[in-house]
Amino acid sequence: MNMAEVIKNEKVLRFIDESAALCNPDKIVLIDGSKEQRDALRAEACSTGEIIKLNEDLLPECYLHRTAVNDVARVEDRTFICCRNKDDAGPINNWMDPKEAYKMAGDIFKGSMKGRTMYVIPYSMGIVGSEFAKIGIELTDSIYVVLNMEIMTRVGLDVLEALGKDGDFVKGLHSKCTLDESKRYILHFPEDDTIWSCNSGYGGNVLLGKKCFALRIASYLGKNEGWMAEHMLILGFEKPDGDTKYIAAAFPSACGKTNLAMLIPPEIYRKKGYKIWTVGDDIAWIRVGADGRLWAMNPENGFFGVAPGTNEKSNPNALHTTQKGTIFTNVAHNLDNNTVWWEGLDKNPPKNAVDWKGNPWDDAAKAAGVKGAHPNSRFTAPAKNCPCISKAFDDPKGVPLSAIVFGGRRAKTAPLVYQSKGWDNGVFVGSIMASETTAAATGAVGVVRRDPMAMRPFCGYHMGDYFAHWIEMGKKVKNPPKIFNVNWFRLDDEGNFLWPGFGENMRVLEWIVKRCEEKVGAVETPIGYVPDPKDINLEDSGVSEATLKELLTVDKATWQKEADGIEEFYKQFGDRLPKELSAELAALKANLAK
Ligand code: GTP
Ligand code: SPV
Ligand code: MN
Repeated sequence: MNMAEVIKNEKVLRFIDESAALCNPDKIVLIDGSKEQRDALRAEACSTGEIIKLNEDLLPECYLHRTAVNDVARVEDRTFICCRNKDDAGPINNWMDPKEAYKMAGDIFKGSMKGRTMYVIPYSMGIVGSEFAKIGIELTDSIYVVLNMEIMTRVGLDVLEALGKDGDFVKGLHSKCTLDESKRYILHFPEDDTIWSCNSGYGGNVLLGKKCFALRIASYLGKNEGWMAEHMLILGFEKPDGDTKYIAAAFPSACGKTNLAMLIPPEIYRKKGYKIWTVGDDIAWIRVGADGRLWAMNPENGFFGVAPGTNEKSNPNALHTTQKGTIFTNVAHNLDNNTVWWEGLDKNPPKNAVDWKGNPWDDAAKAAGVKGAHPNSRFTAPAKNCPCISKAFDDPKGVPLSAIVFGGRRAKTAPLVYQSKGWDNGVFVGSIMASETTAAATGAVGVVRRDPMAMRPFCGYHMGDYFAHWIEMGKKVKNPPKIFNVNWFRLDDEGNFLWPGFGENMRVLEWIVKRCEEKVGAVETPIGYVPDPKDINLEDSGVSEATLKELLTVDKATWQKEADGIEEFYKQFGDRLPKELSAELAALKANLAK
């Protein structure tokens, strides 16, 4: 295929030429989104061992991939925002001068695709050609990346059509290079709409449409253009009368977004006709609608979900979603029937198996505590496979939000649920989020850190300016969503979860929706409104009223310490911290002192 005949956009051609001159691939192949090309790439990747074809009867069109052992999660310490002015990256992001970054990474990319093919992936975040969609071109030397991007985004020649002769796009360049950890960089140039990623082959580091574009670059675009890019699931809560309320929720990585988005209500709710519909499980692009509400759409086309813990009980919808056309990364390979397994799938680990590192996973290995799957092993599955996919998934308008929910993993401190006292107070609640770290990023697991709006690793600019943007957005909407905070992870003194979670979270969603409809009262506390215990339906939940009361307690002494921690956290933003948030902190302190 003659590239210049198909690609009419000079800027795309120039981007390909310049990148090819740098990386020096043997071949350049345009990804057209066709089944023929996909099948050929799958076959090629199977022949080299890059992916393994799984049992066609049990898992049709599914594949297994193992990354390098040193390359299993996002690398936050090697992720940089490269804007001209260091201050604009803020105190939380790593920063590099753009000139230096291009030079440093240019040396790494130099000749990196020699002997390899450079694939050109035209993709759309959002429905191709729709008003709120945005286009990216990713250049990569990895077939695994191509196959994943074909699931996670909308890929094909129609994207080039929609881009037109001089449309703008986000330029993404990725090379596995040699997978050298010491030369692994995930670089963002928000002022140039550019992303460079080298020496990784893992998920969020290399599927450049996802965190790099749809969150880091898009959050920067959103600040300048008056919209928001958030690390949020979107779900529809359908009531027995058919009316559906939409909720977006921001939880940090591996803290329950996919699970909540695909929730199956407990029997008592199903009998009455309640349903949950999935619009998105990871990213929401949010804008102001003509009706004065906030509207959210999911720019992705698939799910890159955490495998461990996903099972027939915790998340049957996710499990079902992964039964065809799915790529599994870093899970165990069951050799008895050529399928996959991970911790928490069931209680029967396969006898004859290979672990995520590619080693035999035998009785001795199991006895020694070797895991079959990596804790951050993932499935890449098409959204259309999901049994509870919302009919709004394909609606370019997205959905109007009734509620925004923040939440994290907190063993103590945060109650099961509370409601903020309005927009600015809600922004405060999001800004003070804290959560235990997970295996989704390299580094220690289980350490509590501040993760404002679950965007700490994903905000493409100064976090103080990001808070200010949230405050501004509230001024633009006549009917803003109500803002809540949840915590499914509160522990008792023995270290057990107090709340059963998963499907049972429906009981909390019901309270949230009723609050949005002003159908239920609440109890005021120093941090916001908590439910009157009688207003959380515990029927068949196995949770006692005493436990619920414990889950809803707001301990003043704990929160006074928390307030000191918030003050400390806020200091680093200096005069870029919106005055509304300092006022909210002062109000919290005053409430606690009462
Ligand atoms: P990313 O894809 O990394 O952004 O994460 P996510 O927020 O979509 O995470 P996911 O839903 O996959 O959550 C994964 C982890 O959270 C697993 O360890 C689950 O077992 C756990 N989890 C999810 N929901 C609940 C819950 O309601 N209660 C408890 N205790 N654990 C939960
Ligand atoms: C996350 O870490 O929040 C993810 C997975 O959703 S990744 O795409 O690897 O970032
Ligand atoms: Mn995520």
